[in-house]
Amino acid sequence: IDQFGIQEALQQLGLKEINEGTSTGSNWFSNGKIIESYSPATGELIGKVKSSTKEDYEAAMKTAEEAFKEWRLIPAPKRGEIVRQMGEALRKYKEPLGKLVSYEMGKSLQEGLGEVQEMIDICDFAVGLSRQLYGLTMHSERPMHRMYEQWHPFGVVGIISAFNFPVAVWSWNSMLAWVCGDVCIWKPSSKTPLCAVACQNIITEVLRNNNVSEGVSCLVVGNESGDLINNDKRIPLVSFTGSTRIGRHVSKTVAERFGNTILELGGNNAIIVSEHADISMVLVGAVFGAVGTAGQRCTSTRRLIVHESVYDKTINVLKNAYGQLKIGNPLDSNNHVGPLIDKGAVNDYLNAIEKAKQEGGNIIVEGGVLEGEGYESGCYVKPCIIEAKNEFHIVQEETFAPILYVMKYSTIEEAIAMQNGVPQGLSSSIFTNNMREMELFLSHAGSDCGIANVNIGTSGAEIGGAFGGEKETGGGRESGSDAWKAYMRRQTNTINYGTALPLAQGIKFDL
Ligand code: UN1
Repeated sequence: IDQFGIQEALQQLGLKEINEGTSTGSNWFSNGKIIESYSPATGELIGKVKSSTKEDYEAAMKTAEEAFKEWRLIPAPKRGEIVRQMGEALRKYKEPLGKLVSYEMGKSLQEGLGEVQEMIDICDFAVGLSRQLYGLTMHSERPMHRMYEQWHPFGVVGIISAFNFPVAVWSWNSMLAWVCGDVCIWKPSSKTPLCAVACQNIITEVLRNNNVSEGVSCLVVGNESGDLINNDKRIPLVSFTGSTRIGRHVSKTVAERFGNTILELGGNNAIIVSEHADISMVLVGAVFGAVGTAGQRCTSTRRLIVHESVYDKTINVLKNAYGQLKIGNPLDSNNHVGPLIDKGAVNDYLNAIEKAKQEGGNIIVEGGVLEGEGYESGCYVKPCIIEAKNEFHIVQEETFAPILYVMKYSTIEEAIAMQNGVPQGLSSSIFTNNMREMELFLSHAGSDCGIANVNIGTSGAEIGGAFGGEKETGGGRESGSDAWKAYMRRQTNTINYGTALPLAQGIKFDL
């Protein structure tokens, strides 16, 4: 019985035949150890994927370097046309790919489809960008001279992505990199390798249809490849999404060889609930933020900082909402909350609750691991709410699970200080109808995060804005706005169209 049409989806995505780890023939090099991918939704084995050896990595890099020589010469709008076709292909595969994301990663089908939608959106964005990629012109201090700057592709871009957005984050990087004239080598999370192979199949088909080198998109699997990328001088830019702990290692390793990085690391995102907030709006923002994707987004709401005058009311509303949450198979649209990615994540969740209790936290909605029918994978947990203090060690950390810490404040300045009082700086939000509070929160004396929202939760950013954050979040920006600049090198050009050669700064050098 294939209640949710998984087998059909695997078939459509060309994943049926890889079961013993054989490559699908798209530009994916794998002769190493087998990685088994289990669904956290059901505990079933979905498929086996072979990881890449050092030799496989070298073979992939060879195709990438060769492809770059060809790809950079294709005019940017023509590259954009190929990315447009990738967007079309993703539209065609949205249903099966969204389903696979849900099945392999464990987020709800709605969110799986939403993730593929983000991929489609970034393709559209990149197509428009392919006719822009603007540089500036400036005025030279010398007569009959012209100055301008232009942006050139970097070369091979390494993309190391996380399990929680197994397809979208790669596309934010790769689609921009491709219109910029770069080629990509992708090391996906070893927890979601099938999603990566599915994407690679889709993209390779488009490249083949356009008679473009497949090395434009390379896939390597397994953690060994991650370090090969970080240490590889042939890779001028590494875009890494994952934990702060690993991000610190990536940052050091790549900096050591003067490579560039885009780092998207941990968040510790808070919502401030003001006494001027519309509590019914807070409800959707906070509950989706905290329990959506089972609390496994970088942007998930981890802390709720509530004004003392509306504290009890807010807690009651939340308790009531948590009581109605349906937890179960993410492919079943009746459920709100799916599983955590694996048992390791379940342990982290349990440990965090334990630590919060030891530090004096007060349980408001009890957590726990679910057992019995439908919960055979052992990865389903109950979203919980803990009354805590911002300075608790555990509150200062990012736990990738549906644990929401609530705390009280009395002045808006105090609330902003609490919101900023963590090592991370990704996303933040305030619910208020008071213009002064809102503007203070958005001002230079307000939120120190890369994302600051008003009357919207912390998660669910649109692709049109630059995505990323400050402090231990790593400082990188991806996706919209002018994030493309990180994928290109800037060149300043001065041209003398006169017959004399005056030096800058008025220096005389007569020969
Ligand atoms: C992530 O969790 O790595 O803003 C990315 C959001 C999504 C992306 C999250 N658009 O929640």
